[in-house]
Amino acid sequence: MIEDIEKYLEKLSSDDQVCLLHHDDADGCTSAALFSMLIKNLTDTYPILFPIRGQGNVNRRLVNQMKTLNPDYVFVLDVGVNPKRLNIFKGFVIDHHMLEDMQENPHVLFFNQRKFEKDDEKVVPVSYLTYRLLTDFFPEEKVAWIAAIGITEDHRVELCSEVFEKVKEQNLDLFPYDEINQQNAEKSVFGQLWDMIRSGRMVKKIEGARTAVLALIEAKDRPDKLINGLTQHSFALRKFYDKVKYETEDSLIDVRENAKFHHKKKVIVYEARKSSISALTSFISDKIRQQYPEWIVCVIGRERGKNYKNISVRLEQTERNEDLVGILDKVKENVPTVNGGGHKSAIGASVSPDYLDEFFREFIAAV
Ligand SMILES: [Mn+2]
Repeated sequence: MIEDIEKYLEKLSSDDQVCLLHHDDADGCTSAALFSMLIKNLTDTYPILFPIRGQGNVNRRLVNQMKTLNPDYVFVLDVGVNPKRLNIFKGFVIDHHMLEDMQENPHVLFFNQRKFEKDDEKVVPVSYLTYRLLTDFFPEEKVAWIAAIGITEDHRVELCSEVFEKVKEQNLDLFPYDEINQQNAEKSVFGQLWDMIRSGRMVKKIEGARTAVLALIEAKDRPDKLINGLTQHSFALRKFYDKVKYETEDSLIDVRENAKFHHKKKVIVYEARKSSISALTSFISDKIRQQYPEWIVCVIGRERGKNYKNISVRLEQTERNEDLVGILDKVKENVPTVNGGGHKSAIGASVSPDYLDEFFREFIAAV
């Protein structure tokens, strides 16, 4: 697959204009930064960035906006956009999420490892793929640290350990552990960098995600400058991060006082407080998991209207061996209006408020 993508990219020539759509999470933002460097090296110009929350954002307005730019290529990273929607352009989509029914066409190709890899745990993040593309073309780029952020977010540290080996070679102080595993990555500065990159979208949505990508590009040879906010965009990002950190610390105090601790099954249920920060629910659930690694953590969100409640569930894989997807499937069988899915150790669910109590009764029973 990587060879096919590279063959495609060899067609690019200097002065080609590129629009780059990418997911606004940390895997998507790090992918966009690495791919931007590749496009800059190949065409002499950086692509125009369009961070998006999901494929639903690729609507007529966005397509028209790109049309007026008249790009030579449109590329999509880390979002399963149907190529049909972009077929007035030339380009490709690289994704790693569960496959939906995609209509590939001669204008827009669709790359996803899941077409041939059925084992979820062997599917690599897009940040790993874009890292491979960039360093295959330009081995002199010392950017393993950027890929390592997306890989940490995606829980694929062991699978992509070669990237962390490179980090040790290139910036030893960033990863001071002998053993390369998910837990050490989160404990290292990559846990902090992950939070910094995702704080962009949490505080300033699309603009914040773009700020994160630009900060990564600016600091590509100096990760210390990004961490300390010493470049134009990382200065802004650092402020978003401080805001998120402040709210998180408040919430963690609130957890101790107001969360329900179900001691027998070791399940924490916490109703998040109101916040101006978006996607705080999933962020807080990650933080509670880190503080209570032996517990299964459920956070009920406040950010979406009254029609349904969002619930983020997390567990620490090294401490608990339950499969959250299996547990959620059981809950779905017994409680109406439940939706959602995810990974073994992280799921998002939604349920109508009328069934919230029943949801947790069934959930705890299934644990
Ligand atoms: Mn991703």
